[in-house]
Amino acid sequence: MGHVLSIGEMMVQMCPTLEGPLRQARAYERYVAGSEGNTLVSLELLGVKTRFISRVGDDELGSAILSELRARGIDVSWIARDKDAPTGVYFIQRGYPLQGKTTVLYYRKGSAASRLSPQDLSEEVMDDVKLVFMTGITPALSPSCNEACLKLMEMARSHDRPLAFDTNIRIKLLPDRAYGQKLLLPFLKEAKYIFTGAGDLTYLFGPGEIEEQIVQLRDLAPKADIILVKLGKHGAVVYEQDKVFRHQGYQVKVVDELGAGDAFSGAFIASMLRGDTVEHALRYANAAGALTVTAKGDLEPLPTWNDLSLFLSYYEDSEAQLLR
Ligand code: KDG
Repeated sequence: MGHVLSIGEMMVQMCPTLEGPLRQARAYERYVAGSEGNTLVSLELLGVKTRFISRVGDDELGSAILSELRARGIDVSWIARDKDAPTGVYFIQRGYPLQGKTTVLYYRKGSAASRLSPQDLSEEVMDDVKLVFMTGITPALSPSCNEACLKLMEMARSHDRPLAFDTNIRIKLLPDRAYGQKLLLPFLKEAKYIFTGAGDLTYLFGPGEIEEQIVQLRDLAPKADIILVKLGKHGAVVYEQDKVFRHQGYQVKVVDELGAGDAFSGAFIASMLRGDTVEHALRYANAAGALTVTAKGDLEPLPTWNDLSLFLSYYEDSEAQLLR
């Protein structure tokens, strides 16, 4: 059936049991999370085989990440253990100072994954790969990570495999906007599917109407058949050549926003890979994003097809509408 292949950093996520300022947090729940890995877990739950290229420290936290990903079915044979660098960690702060908002504090500089380089990839990694998924996070981790991502992009091209790219801009990882824009350019040029968000479009092209930003994005991304803009609680919009599909968001109780975009991308890709229409893929993706904010952890609330069907049949007659 073929694998979806990705590259990136999984970290240990420390999530305080209570909302409020992190400086007061005493007790934490420990999760495993990271954008590309989250998307792969979402795909696995939706029946798509996946493979992950990464590095973790040769430490207890690295073991936690490996066993979590292995248990979820991901091919972890391309995850190296690094004796000289630790596994990355981040803390999250929920509901403070802005209610309903989550912020992150990274401890990932010099992490094992930030030492990924082209040497971590060889031709065999493309065996049985049908699609390559990358995000703007990994190239931003370090120059050697960027080189590894560029090499993977070249390999996807030479094997004639489509690239799905999520801009996923993390301002904390980028020295300035000009650097960020330059970093993403080669991936936008090559991608067949682009996932982005309103904030990322503004980062790339400055403030303005989404339609105008999409025109600018299309100029940079000649191969992009599908551009999907995630709008958080407002749903999403997909641009497929001259067609535009919109879907409103589902109103759910937000516990932890992190990982919603990754769930969204995973469900969209899984749906497209099984031959659904763009409209259906958008509907599933929206549902997956909504479900993921209803519980803590990035991986824990990711849905199966069955969860998505139940969720959609509940919402279908009430507020979900496909607007064309
Ligand atoms: O999408 C959720 C991720 O942002 C989170 O798990 C942490 O991967 C992460 C990152 O780089 O911010």
